[in-house]
Amino acid sequence: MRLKAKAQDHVRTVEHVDLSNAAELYAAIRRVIAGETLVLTTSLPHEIIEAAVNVVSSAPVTPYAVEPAFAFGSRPLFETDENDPELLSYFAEGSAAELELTQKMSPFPTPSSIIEGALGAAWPAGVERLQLDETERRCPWGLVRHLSENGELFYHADCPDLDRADLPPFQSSFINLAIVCYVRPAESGGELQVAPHCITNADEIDRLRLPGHAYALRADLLPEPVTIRPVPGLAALWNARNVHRVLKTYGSQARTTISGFALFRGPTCPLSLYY
Ligand SMILES: O=C(O)CCC(=O)C(=O)O
Repeated sequence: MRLKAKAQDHVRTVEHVDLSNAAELYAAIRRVIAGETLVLTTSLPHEIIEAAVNVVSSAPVTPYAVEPAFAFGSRPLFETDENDPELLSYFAEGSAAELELTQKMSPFPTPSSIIEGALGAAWPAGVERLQLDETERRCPWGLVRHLSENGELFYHADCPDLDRADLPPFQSSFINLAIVCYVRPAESGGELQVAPHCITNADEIDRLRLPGHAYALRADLLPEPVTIRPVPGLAALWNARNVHRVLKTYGSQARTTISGFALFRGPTCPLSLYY
């Protein structure tokens, strides 16, 4: 069953999908990939989120190693040397953190593993963990992130393939889907906002960039966004090229999420998960 939570117009919609309905999830993801500014939301079982809340506060927090997703240090993620110490610690810390979260949540599955399973069931070619190089290493999935009081993320887009002429063009076969599961909201604030504006090239990032800021884009040049209020167990999925931000959080309770990305490389390829 699909519940239309909010539908303002064709390019600015939020739709709720049932994670266990593979056909519905597939159809909805295809619409995001086709270029609709559509934020999908879904709900995870309460008992999973209750179990997660108890462990995430003590869960290891890996550095957001590939944030923004299109840059790793000063180099693009896909071009780092396979023995780069930062890349090695990204894999080591990320894998250890994922294992620890899995063990601490046992016998419950982690929120990220539930989403991974649902994507795998919905997507015809299944899912895989993104492989960054020729080694056997696979990316971790399910980044625990705490935004503490007054924390916020300015408008940005996560586009790993900007300016890469060797990759297929936008909207044909390389879309980065952002996926965030809300485990514990802040006392107030901390809303996700996704604007109906898609970044398609690096010049646009330069045009919109907030002067002097590493990643932030100017809100005053962007169209009105949709707003998603985090509640425990809610998960959101959208095209990470659509500019998005997290509004400031208030209160002493940190806003905690488990998140990651899924790369669409073509309809017959698995969705590649990473963070
Ligand atoms: O936590 C959220 O709601 C969004 C996170 C985000 O913007 C990102 O990871 O790029």
